[in-house]
Amino acid sequence: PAPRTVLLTGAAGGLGTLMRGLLPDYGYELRLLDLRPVEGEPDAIVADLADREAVREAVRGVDAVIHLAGISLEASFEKILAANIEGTYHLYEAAREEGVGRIVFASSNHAVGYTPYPRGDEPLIPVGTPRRPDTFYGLSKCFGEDLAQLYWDKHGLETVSVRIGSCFPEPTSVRMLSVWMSPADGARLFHAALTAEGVGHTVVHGSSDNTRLWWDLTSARALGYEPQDDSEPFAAKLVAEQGELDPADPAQACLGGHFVTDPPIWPH
Ligand code: NAI
Ligand code: 15L
Repeated sequence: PAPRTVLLTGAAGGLGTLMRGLLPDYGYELRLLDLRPVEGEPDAIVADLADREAVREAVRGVDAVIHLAGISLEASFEKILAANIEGTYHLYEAAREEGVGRIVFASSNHAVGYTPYPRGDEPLIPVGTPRRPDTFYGLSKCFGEDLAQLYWDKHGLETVSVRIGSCFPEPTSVRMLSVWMSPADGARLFHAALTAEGVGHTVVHGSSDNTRLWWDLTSARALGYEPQDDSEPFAAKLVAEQGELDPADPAQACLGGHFVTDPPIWPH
């Protein structure tokens, strides 16, 4: 049967807030969790993914999880380790122990951020492109995808890993024109990821059907995802302000944009 009750982790964040607004229209009953209180949601669970007992309690009785919680940008390895690596492990262990059948994991384009984007007629980036994390953050998303594969192979716990491009109300850079996922398409993709049958562990690219698309949406469409949006109406203004991307500039040459050239963040 299609999942009905869904735990949404990271519910106070940007994407969590967008999805809290959109997913109930698909008939889901959302249980919310975040480190921070969720505005206007007094019943939301306020817990750290480090708290294994709280995470186990949070997954108890739900049909599926959309796992958005974690650090969403580059940070020190120690912080990424706690929130994204250990935190995601705690969530998977809790789901296994409580018999939850499926997780939708918010992976990121930064798992493959060093991949050059296609020039001219080059083919779109396939979902099987080698991992090329551009940050400790991207590395934690590689870990999450591998954890998902392990829990499918070993425990039969299904995951759709969505390598999200940029999901914001509007694209705000020329790069984003290629990787933008409109919030409405995001909800469509999460719904498809929750309801498609027999996903095992499937990796998909998460974006709208942008005119300037860099990556292949075949595995996402195979879930039943039919994107309806395209960033192109935002292009003229952004290109006028910022110019076209310059592939000779290392910060503009790869899928991950400036993440590939930003210096690492060390502990302090
Ligand atoms: P965000 O930073 O706005 O939200 C993340 C939320 O996770 C925050 O509310 C934070 O309090 C919570 N959180 C952090 N550490 C936690 C912990 N230890 N325990 C419990 N909650 C914790 O990020 P955003 O943009 O909403 O992204 C959501 C997810 O999607 C993240 O995993 C991010 O890596 C991923 N993603 C988002 C993209 C986007 O375009 N928004 C692109 C690619 C991936
Ligand atoms: C991400 O993974 C981040 O979580 C998000 O804040 C954006 O930076 C996005 O990638 C992007 O690449 O635009």
